[in-house]
Amino acid sequence: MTSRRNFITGAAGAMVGASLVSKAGAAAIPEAPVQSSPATQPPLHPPSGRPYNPVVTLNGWSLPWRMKDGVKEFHLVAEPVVREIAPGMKANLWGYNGQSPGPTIEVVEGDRVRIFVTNKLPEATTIHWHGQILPSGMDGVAGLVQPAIAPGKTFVYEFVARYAGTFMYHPHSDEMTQMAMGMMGFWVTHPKDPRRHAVDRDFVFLLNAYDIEPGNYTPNVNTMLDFNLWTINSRAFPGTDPMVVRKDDKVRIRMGNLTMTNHPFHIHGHRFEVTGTDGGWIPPAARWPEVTVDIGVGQMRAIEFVADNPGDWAFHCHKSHHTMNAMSHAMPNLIGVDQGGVAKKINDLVPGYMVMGDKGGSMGGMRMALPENTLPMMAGRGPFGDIEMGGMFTVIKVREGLARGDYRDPGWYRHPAGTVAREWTGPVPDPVGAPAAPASGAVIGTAKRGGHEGH
Ligand SMILES: [Cu+2]
Repeated sequence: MTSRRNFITGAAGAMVGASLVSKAGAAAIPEAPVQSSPATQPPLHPPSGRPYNPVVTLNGWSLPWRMKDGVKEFHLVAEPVVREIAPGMKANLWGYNGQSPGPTIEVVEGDRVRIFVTNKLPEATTIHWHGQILPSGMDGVAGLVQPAIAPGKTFVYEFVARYAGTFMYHPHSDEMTQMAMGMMGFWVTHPKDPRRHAVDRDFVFLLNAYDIEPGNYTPNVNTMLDFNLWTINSRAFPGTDPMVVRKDDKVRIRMGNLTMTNHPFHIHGHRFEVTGTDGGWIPPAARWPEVTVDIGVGQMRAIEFVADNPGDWAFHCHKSHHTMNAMSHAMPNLIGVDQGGVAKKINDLVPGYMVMGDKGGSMGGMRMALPENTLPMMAGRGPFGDIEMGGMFTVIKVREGLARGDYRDPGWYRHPAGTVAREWTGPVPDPVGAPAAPASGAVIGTAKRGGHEGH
């Protein structure tokens, strides 16, 4: 045990030295590609190794590798990054190779994988390979199975990706801070036979949450529950890209939850089955139909459906506060309250003061002055007006006539004539009155009926 660990850390230390000294020496460690864009990158078709159908990381990318003596070598660099959460807001996060989350790692069942991890953070870190069945010393728990990777050091992890499936990676060292700062990434192990579990489009993303006060850039890492930015791969709507799908494609969406609460994800216009978890594939006979799947803390879910219904379909967390962006939650419910008089008085003191929410919370149409680097709470413009969403919300765009593998945004859906809800301009009959209420004092529902005594 000890000699093996010393061998690894010793070798890694030598490699860091080499990479600092000369380009020739740096050949010992693969280059670490860096991503500067928060946009969804095209799938990375494997240039070497066994063939597979690559995934598409929503607002993310997959990490290229180097094949060396039959081993897939990756290089992750843990470092501070600036992530655009949506146009108009950037956050100082920690991530890998230029972005948060880090790049998706894609390998094939049976691959031997070697991952170099360089720590450019101001504190020690490790990487835990969530869901992988691997030797204990490769599991990435600081103190328990390896020394933490000190700032400036490079460690190397090596194991065989034994099972095809859906996984993720994240630190197991000062986790609260490092995950609250955005350190995480997706991992997909593809089946050896690409015909197994085959789909036409395979999307992946992680759910994360931040506490960034309006006007600030850096998350509060001590927050336990009261997060105010709910994100898909560190993007909030309208910054989330759409998932573009060809009609009748078989679609898989894999999601992992690294927030501190559960997220019931809901699809519109389709029904899906949950086909896999981070524990493996669910046997077909054990699957059932759903339109919402709850993703618990630390869990992953893969869902599959046939996209047979063209249109623009919302796909979002069903907790309504998770489809809103940051704002104070300490707001009273003002529905039905006439604030006109108050507003006039305040306006005398504060010109431009705005009454909020006396007809409900709708604020999409308001254009309030916001602190710098702050997203509107409910945002996004659609073809019919304001969408009034934020946070964990995106759109699945199902279209006829797309090319295989074309993920470009096709614009808004053109609805066939007569298929859009519209204003009714004909006569509206009076509502039928409800039955008269029973006289006060009347006792309801105590009449004994036969057959219920045993309940
Ligand atoms: Cu949620």
